[in-house]
Amino acid sequence: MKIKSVGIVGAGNVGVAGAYAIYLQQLCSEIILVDLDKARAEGEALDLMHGQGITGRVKVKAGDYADLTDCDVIIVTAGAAQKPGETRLDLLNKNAAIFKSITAELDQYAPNAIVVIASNPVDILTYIFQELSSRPNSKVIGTGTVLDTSRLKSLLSEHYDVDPASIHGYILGEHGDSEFAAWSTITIGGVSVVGNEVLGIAYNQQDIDQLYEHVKSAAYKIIAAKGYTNWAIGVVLAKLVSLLLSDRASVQPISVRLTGEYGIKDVCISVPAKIGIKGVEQIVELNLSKDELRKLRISADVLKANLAGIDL
Ligand code: 6V0
Repeated sequence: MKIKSVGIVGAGNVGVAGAYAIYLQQLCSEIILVDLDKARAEGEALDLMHGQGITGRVKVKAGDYADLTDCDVIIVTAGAAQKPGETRLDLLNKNAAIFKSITAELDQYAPNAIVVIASNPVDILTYIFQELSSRPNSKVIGTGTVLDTSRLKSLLSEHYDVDPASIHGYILGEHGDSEFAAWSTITIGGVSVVGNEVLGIAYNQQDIDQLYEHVKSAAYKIIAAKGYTNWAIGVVLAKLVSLLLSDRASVQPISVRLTGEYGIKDVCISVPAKIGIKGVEQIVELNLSKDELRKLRISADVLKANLAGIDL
């Protein structure tokens, strides 16, 4: 039987946090780290390997693109990181150039793998990867607003003192400044958060607005404090890998190419989609409120305007 293998291109803060979460959860038999800085990738791989006596057997090694041939899933985190005060879209031109070479290498050595893009601006880089790659768009996924949605669930969980697993709903749109909480979808124990008392806590619009503002400013705040974000995106990457390897048909708010859904096409943006071993299997069309639909379309326009300036 073929062993499950995950490649990670970019063994920086995010790549290593992803590797660590995948390793701890034993989601595959082998993790291969590829980085321009091979010495760093080798150091990180060795460091992780030495925990096997505790965690169990998961090989971790540094390699070249040619070593990714047998990977089922490849995560791409390579690129310049967001600097304090820099927006995700500022990163665009730096990372678009890096992506041209990465796409060519992955198409040559691992044309059948599912590719999960984490580098920012994630929606635009997912689109660029799809444009340049010969693999079907369904096999190129951006992490999108899975992280933002997890941040929202974490804060709602604190506010309502409830397990985040009992909270459902999504942040949608760009993973960035034009994203929005689709409150019509957000429920706790089946009760809609907006307008209702939930678990004995009265609805207060101001509290909810403030909570969402914390989600929106989370990345900026963390970057100002420690220079980068990595642990939460690391567990997001492990979650997506587990879903793509185990075919649980889970619905997640990932960045996918729309082809007319929500009246939007030719852009990658976060909406809920069903994913499995074939990649994206189905896009869910939510019954959004008029205002939410308007926000989704505005977000798509923001991304399209940024895409228009790129020379592929
Ligand atoms: P980092 O620590 O600088 O790591 C990036 C790594 O990429 C470095 O080790 C580089 O050597 C390597 N690299 C650069 N070019 C190449 C190349 N052509 N081939 C192979 N390796 C290369 O950055 P960090 O890990 O902090 O961030 C990585 C990316 O993730 C950035 O674009 C962030 O903005 C993005 N994030 C995305 C998130 C999301 O929700 N999608 C969340 C956090 C960060």
